[in-house]
Amino acid sequence: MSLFEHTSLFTTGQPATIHYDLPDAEVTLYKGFFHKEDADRLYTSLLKDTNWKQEDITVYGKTYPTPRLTAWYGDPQTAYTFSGSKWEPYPWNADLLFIKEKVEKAAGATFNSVLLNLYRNGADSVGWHRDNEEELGRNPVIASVSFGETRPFHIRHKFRKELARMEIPLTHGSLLLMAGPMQHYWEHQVPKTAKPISPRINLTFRFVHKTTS
Ligand SMILES: O=C(O)CCC(=O)C(=O)O
Repeated sequence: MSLFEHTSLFTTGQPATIHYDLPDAEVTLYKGFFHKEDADRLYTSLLKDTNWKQEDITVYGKTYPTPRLTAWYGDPQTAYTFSGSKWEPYPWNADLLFIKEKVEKAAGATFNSVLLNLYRNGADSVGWHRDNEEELGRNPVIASVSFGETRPFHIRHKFRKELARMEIPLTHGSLLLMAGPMQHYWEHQVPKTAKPISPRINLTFRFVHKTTS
């Protein structure tokens, strides 16, 4: 069964690994990082088995429902603060540990938690932000895995407005590694679209330094 178009070296003739040459950032995209069979299986089971919730987000003192569903998983006692909310993690499950092990090898880093986002349709999105929370430390390595509908990942330099904004298509089964000082200098977003599209799942693996007692 073919759920989503799957981009790899073998289907496009394009390089499967792209290193983006950007100031103040180390960004590498691995297309088809997961084989199509694994990507299809993980998409289906994560969609069904994740503890998805629509959390509230507070922006400039006003509270809104987040325009996507989220879930936070990780080692015991890793808690994550995002937009004024503190999330306690659910324990790892077999799918998440399978993905984590593969991305840790590629990243040469270890992760103790993962934020999952479910973009149900084109009205779901995430606005411009940096993953620069204090508990992620200086120059965090963030491994971003995508399953399902391809959505464009926009990045822009926060301080050097003369640099062009970039769009990276995050395809089914891809891995995007973000490292170096990127989270201090570059913002990212996944914009809304009016197109009728299928759901997309994104997982960002992180290492949270500060733990709760
Ligand atoms: O869905 C994505 O690709 C981005 C998710 C994101 O920005 C985040 O989790 O901080």
